[in-house]
Parts: sequence; C-alpha cells; structure tokens
Amino acid sequence: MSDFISRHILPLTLLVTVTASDAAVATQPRPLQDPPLLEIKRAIHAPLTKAQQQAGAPQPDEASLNWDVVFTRSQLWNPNTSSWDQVNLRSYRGSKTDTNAPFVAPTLRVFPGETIRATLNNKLPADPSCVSHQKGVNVPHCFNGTNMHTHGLWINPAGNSDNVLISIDPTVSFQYEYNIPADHPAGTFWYHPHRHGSTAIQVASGMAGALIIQGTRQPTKDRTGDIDLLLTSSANQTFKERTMVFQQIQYGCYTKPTKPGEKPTLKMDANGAYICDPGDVGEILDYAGFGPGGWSKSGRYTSINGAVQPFFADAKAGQVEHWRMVHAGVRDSINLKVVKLTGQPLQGPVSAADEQKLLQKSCTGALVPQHQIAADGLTLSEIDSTEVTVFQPGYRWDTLMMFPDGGQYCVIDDAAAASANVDQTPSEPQLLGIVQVENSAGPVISTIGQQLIQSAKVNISPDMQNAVINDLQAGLKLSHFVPHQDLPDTPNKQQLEFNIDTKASPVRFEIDGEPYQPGRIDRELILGHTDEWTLTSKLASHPFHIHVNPFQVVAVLDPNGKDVSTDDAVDDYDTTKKFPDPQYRGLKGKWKDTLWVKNAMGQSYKVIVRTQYQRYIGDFVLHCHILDHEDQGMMQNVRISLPNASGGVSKGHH
Ligand SMILES: [Cu+2]
Repeated sequence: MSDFISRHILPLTLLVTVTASDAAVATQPRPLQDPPLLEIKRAIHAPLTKAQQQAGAPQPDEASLNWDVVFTRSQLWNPNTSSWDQVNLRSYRGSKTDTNAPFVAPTLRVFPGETIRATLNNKLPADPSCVSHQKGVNVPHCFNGTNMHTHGLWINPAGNSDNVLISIDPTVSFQYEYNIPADHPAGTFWYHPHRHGSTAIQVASGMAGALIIQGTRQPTKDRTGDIDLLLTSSANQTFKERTMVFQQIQYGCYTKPTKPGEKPTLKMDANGAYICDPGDVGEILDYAGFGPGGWSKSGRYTSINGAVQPFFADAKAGQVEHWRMVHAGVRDSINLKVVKLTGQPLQGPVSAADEQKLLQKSCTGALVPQHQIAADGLTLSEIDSTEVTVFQPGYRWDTLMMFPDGGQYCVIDDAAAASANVDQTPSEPQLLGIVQVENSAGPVISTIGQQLIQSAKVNISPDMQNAVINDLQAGLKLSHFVPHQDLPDTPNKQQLEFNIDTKASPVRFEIDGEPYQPGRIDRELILGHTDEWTLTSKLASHPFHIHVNPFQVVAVLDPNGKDVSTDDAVDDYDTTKKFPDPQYRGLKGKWKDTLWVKNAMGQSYKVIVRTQYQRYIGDFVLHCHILDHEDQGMMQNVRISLPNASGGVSKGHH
C-alpha cells in the first residue's frame, strides 16, 4: 500500500463514537492560540534592609517557576475520522495550561541576565525500569523518568543547570538553576525532556515548549543589539507576534492484556497502519511506532500549539507578523509553505478525505514569501526571503510574514524526498492550518523593509538609527543585531559519523562506530578553541545537535563535492524526487545548533561547521535529534576542559 493511502484513509475504524455535540464542535474552526505563558515569579526576595542599602548591595533578582509532569486525559482532533480522539499522555502542566490544548508546554519567556529557579515535579507513577534495567542502556526504558533540557541555550551544562545526565525519577522534584548570562543572544529556543531512554516517548507525547529570550538591548557602536526592538509596536505601527510549536504526537491504540505477564501491543493492520477500536484511548506505551515510515502509518497530523489544523485568527492584510516557530516533533520533517486559498473559504477543519483535493485544487494561489530573520534563535546577518522554510526536528526559524490582502491562506507542510525526511519515506503534502486574514482599511503599499525602517525611527536609539536604517536599505541587512562574529579557519578538526548498523542484532544506533555509553567521554574539547567539524552519515539522514555552543555553517558538500549551502545552490543530487531539496540553500555562514546530515541514495553529504567553546566547561552531549535514535544510542558524551600551558587538556585532581 502506498504511503499516500496509508496516511489518508486509515485508520478505518472510529476511535470514539461521534456524538451530536462532537459533530457541532467539529464544524467550528479552532483558533490558533499562543501556548500560555508559564507563570514566573520575579522579585522573590525580601526588599533590601537599610544596612544592605547603605553597603551598596544590589537587589537580588531571581525568577522562579514550576512545572509538573503528569498524565493528562484529553482529546486531539483526527482529520481521518473528523472526530476527537480521546488520549491519555504524559504532559507538562504549568499554572496556566490550557485544558483544551494541554499537549504543548507553556511558553517560558525570560530575559538575558536572569537567574531562573525552575522546579520540575515528576508526578508520574512509579517505574521499576528507572531503578533496574537489565536490557542495556540503549534499549528504551524508564518512560516515567524525566529531566529537562533548555535546547539552544548557552548556559552551564553541569550540576543543577542544563544537565541532561541526571534522571528525575517518579515522585522526585528537582530545582534547576539557569543563570542566563547578560550577553546571551535573544531569540527563540525551546525546552524538552532529555532523559536517555525516554526522550522520544515524552517529546512525542507533546512534552515540549518554547523558551523565548526576550531582548531589550539597543545596538551601540561597540556591540550588537536585539532585533526584538525593531519588532516592537508603537503608536502608529503594530507588529503581531505568534509562537508556533510544531509537534508530532504519535499516539496509538493498544491491545488489552488478557493474562498476567502479557504486554499490550500497538494495534496495526497488516501494512503497519495504526488502527483503533471504538472506546479506545490513544496512548504511547512503547517505541513500536517510531521506525522508518512510522509517522505516515500512524495517520497522525503535525499539530501547532497542541491543536490539529488550527485557524490563525487576528491577521490583518499589510500587518507584519513575527512567527517564532519551533520544530518540537520527532518523526516528520516540515517543509513550510503559505499559499493563498482560492475558491470557497473554509468554515472549519478539513477531513483527510478532502485534504488532498483541497491542496491540489484550492491551495494554489500566490505564495506568501517568508522573510527569515533568525535560524535556531540566532538573528541572521540579513533577512532572507524564501518560499519554503525547511524544519528538521529541533530547528527553529523566526520569520516575518505580511499577507498582501484579505482572505484565507493555507499553511502547508509540503512534500519531501525520503533523503530529506525524518520518516525516511517520501512524504505527501499536509494541511497544517489556515490563516484567516482581514482586509485592511486601505490598500497595502508598504514593504517589510519600509515597515522596519519606520520602526527603527521610533525604536532605535538616535545615535544608531542611521546605521540601522542604512543597513536595512542595503539589502535588508541586520548587521547591528547579529549575536556572533564569523569564525576563522582553524587547524583543529573534529570528525563525526552517524550510522545505523542494521546487521547487528538488535540494530545498533551509532556515532563513530559506537553506541552511547554513560560515563565514557567520547570527545574532550578545549575551552576557548575553535574547531572545524565534518559531519557525515553512513546510513540514512540524521539531524545533528550539540548542546551549549552553537556552530556556524561553513559548507555542505553533496557526494559529488558540490556546495549546496550557497544562496543560489540547487541540491538535485537525489534523483528519486524531481524537485531539488531546498533545505541547505542559503545556510552558508548561518549559525545553528541543529543541522541535517544528509545521506541520499546511500551516499553521505559532508556537513562542515565551525564552533568555539566559550565560557562553559563540563560534560554534556551531542546526538541525533531523531529522538528515538538518541534513546537507542546515537549520542556521545562531550567534555570541555581547561587548556594547559602547552595547548593540551589541563588535568585537575580529584
Ligand atoms: Cu538519527
């Protein structure tokens, strides 16, 4: 059965009986809402005493917050059956969690220079496999154990900070302390669990949220500032900001054990497509669904902020929108396109049966250009305009959008070749949502560039205004907002190769020929050094992610040696698909923390990046961001150490 059919006509059975009230709700469009902001208590300390004031003591400014990890019973929309599926999944719960969309974590919005005390309360039931696990560390286990990773943050990776080498077992609470340095870049980051053995099952349940570092720093002659200033509304100009967390919540239905010792198994038909029976409640109990092709066979849809096919409300023609987008899914790549809908406007969600017809016949109007301003949270040196933005798991893109006129627009995840897709199968287009745009009072005449120039006149300090405006006029440059300097060539090299050893039994998920081993340090890096890394993949494509320090893309060479990361590159090495792969085009020189390492038709690309190990020492990890690969061993321990006087690693004493 083709991928197309398995995705779009299955499951054949209804998960729940559709009632009259369900049907009524089904015809209502569900608005896209930003995830709720996590409540943060600031100024948690008592006011300074007189003696402290006299001594010149500063007011301590810590912020505190709380997450609970719990099972949540709720529902998710299923376009295959045009009904709500009942589900019971692990989730983060914050003080303001939306009970109608509980499977996205609340957004954490913090500022450079803040100390965050973040308490994670694991309220999941006891799990013996967290204590004793016989099958080996690279067999998924401890599904109710968790921890926290602040993906993309440049903070201490050790101790009680961004330390993913700890397990917070059921009933345990732990208070993290994140010291976000005052010179931390502002941008769109995210958070998710990272406990080796249960990362994928938790993230695929919807346990992920946006982590926004809000910038308020003016650019000066000596340092760059935050682009957030340029996107600040003023008396005669509004910017609309949307946070969009894309997730792939891959629930299924399981058999009920009939005798002691029997395990529930994922219900699938002969082709591996998920099936459910009336009254079933969707769950994720194991890793059975996470293999190649598993996402399309699940029949699930990428959700945005916990909603399937939401309607984006409050959009106005001519208004600049800032989209902060996070790929927090596990098993599908996203090729984001925004296209004017022609013909009849939609009144509500689209059934899977009607979806392909809609995409082919009606989502055919003008493409809305996406003006990229940041990659993986880091502001770009100039605004890049593109028709498609490619997200692999872990990626973030910030774009500016401006809808030219009123009407509806299709937000589409476009088709991709197997080599460009996490699912390792060619993907069909999918409708992610609809933007409902109101007409503006008059005709839209200004461009994004003109709007930013207008904003600079209000929002940028007078001494830097001309410099910022000159930049914008010279090809939409953002030089005064870029957080990192270009890294120079370096003799220090690192090599890394992903592989799946399918001849081994069980299959081994490896980096440099070895599956993950706790306690083994796979790379020792030297604080302050700049290294050039060459990343390759022997089997299948994998998104590389390293914690703490981001990297700058130097080149991406296809198997023939052609650089496909330039602005005008055409990546057409993979001849199994007729159109070129857009994902590397323009990445040269950009800073990222997660990057696709492509293998097409059995041949590896060479992904070359440079990074500098700044400020932080300690042990942390790099890994494949297909998180079930990570849980099964595609991860390395990395240590950043102090240099010694002769350029090697300084050895301390314990
Ligand atoms: Cu992988």
